[in-house]
Amino acid sequence: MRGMPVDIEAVRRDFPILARQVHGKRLVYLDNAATTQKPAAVIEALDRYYRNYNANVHRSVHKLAEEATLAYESARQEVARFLNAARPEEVVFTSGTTEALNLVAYAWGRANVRAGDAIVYTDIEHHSNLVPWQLLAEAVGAEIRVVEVDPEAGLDLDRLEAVLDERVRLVTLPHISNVLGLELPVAEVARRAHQVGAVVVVDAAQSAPQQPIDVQALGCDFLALSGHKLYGPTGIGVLWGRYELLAAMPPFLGGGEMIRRVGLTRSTFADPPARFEAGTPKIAGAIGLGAAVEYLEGLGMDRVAAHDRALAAQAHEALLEVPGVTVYGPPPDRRAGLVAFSLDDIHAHDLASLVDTEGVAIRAGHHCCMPLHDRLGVPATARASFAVYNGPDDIEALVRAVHAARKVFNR
Ligand code: C6P
Repeated sequence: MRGMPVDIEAVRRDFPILARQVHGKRLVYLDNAATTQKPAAVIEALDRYYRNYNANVHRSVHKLAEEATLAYESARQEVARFLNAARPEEVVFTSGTTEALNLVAYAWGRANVRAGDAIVYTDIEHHSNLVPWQLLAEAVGAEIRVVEVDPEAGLDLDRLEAVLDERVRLVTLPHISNVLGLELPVAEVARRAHQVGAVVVVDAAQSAPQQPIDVQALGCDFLALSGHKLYGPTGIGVLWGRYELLAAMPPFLGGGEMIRRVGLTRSTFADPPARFEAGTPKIAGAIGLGAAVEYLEGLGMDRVAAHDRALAAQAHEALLEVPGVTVYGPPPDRRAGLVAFSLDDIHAHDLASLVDTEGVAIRAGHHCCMPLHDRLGVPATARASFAVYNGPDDIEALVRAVHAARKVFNR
């Protein structure tokens, strides 16, 4: 597989799961937007922690606790570097993108959004970047303003301008849509939102695994991501926030280690990030995420981006040649690393089940984006999403499997 930005054969050897078969066929894993597979470096980092230095962090003074704390805080530094954060204290470990977004909606939102204020988001959001804001708006009596995004052309900044005024306290958007494979112009949005004094929250669940993220260049205020989509473990994610904003926010969850001083009727709170990491944190998860980030940096995020995009473009073009296929989202040359599609009136779940019998794992459904599917006029789509271990042979397998599915349905 020459000519690809990433050495696919070498990378595949790093992922033990790729050695297994599914229904007697080579595993072709194209459900990476749901969760990625894990390199041995991540699995071994978890194994090392549990075998050699499993202990709670920031509490005890014994050797194991010291080693665990050091590894946990080193992971925070790795992630801060990965995102080009100004300082490691801007990285809060959460359970994932969903918790990170809820943290902002709850802690920042309830302290800063009042009745009559407005919250702006797009109509292509994942439910985890819709529901927390709806709950916030309902709790405080805020207005929700929705910016329509053209599935092919993208976000028209004039449409954004049309809803921005001094009542807008917050603008949030996905960096890359998990259905359309469309990238939104975060830096431009942030510039315009800041002109009216709004803070900008970025859902980077899909972009962080696919391209370099520089929070300072993006100019946003908060950014959320999930470790399990970034070749790391489940149960770990990140909320990055500008330090001044985090420092001014009340806590999200209350409990151990997020405090400065606890009295029987009142407490004061630790500085960020501890303020937002109540209770025993996700120690193994953070260490695993640190290893994942190191692995990706070894490959080079520019190369990862070029690789995923090249595959998605190839898949888009190849699927369009299958009679009856509709592909959703931007054209191949502007597409990030995933392709959602449908085949005639065949339900996406039936299509995905048939494709699975050929060893090809894709996702089907509304992908937690019901409003977007309403907009597309389909209840569900099938979606192939790409990662560093995928190659053109995987696209050939997908297209063969879709052709085979057509035959089953007599198309
Ligand atoms: N999308 C998908 O198959 P969590 O579940 O917290 O790790 O991530 C939530 C999330 C938020 N935003 C976007 C853009 C996402 O794509 C996701 C997760 C998965 O598309 C599971 S629904």
